[in-house]
Amino acid sequence: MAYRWTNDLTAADVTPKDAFLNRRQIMAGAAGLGAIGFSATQAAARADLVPNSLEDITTYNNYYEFGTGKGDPAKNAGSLVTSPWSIKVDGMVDNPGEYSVNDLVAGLDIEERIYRLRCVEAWSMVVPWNGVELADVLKKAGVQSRGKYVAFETVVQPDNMVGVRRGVLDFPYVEGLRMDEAMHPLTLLATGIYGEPLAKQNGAPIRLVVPWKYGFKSIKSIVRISVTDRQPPTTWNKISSREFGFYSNVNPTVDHPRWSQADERRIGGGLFAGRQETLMFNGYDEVASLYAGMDLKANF
Ligand SMILES: Nc1nc2c(c(=O)[nH]1)N[C@H]1C(S)=C(S)[C@@H](COP(=O)(O)O)O[C@H]1N2
Ligand SMILES: [Mo]
Repeated sequence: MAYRWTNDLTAADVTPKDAFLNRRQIMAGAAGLGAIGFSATQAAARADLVPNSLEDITTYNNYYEFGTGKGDPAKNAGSLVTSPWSIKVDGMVDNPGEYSVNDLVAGLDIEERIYRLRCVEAWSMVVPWNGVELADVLKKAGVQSRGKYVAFETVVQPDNMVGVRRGVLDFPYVEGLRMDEAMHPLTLLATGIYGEPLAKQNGAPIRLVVPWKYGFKSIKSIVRISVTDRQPPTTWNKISSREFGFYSNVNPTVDHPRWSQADERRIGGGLFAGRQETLMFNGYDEVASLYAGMDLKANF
């Protein structure tokens, strides 16, 4: 793994548009099959994953560094400087260093993953991400056996971030995962959406995506990834630990103190607009085994 860091991040490097277009054709084929064989439930499960438009995904955002309104990031994030960019990988790893985005993902498959995104505020979208498995990046970094958690940090550019200047939160924004969550194949480091580099308001040039957890765990514009033996502090948990747990798995049976989490408002128009049922683990049941024996109501 290279230790130098470069600023030569290009769309061609991190977002395989061809693979994306290919995948769309395969999906179109599958939809065709649905007409002749699949049950209504299977069809609905698939249709539920119809991505939101790029317009929805890039204009309705949470990125408090650029303001607290949903339209603020689209309006204000243009000033974020994403090139050059370096990500510090440190803590309990064999290969610490400062890496460019390209170096971080070098040799890894950039995949397309269409995931539900469920915000703790009870709205949701479906986003077609491009990215690499965090596990593969951590394996390249060489996680040592005493490393039990992974901590993440967002860039702070006060001159370019109106929300930072106003001090709307305690910045840098920080997040964390337990090692088995970080190593889960669903956990992504995203570099693109719809086959294009991430828009700044979505967390360019690289952000975390943990689809079974509330959206605030999916930290944007990452500049530091640290492996540690202690549960790291996380931004919303520091603000209110009774409202925002460290785990924050999507759970329709655990209400937020001020609102229900039983259902959600799907952003955007079309067939799936409006309220829909919230699913345990946001529908990603395969993660349930990570929490075997844990009280999911106490460890929300
Ligand atoms: N650095 C940083 N990361 C962040 C946030 C933020 O305010 N700052 N908001 C979080 C929240 S609450 C959500 S719901 C998602 C929204 O991601 P999106 O705007 O790409 O849909 O980003 C998360 N990551
Ligand atoms: Mo959120």
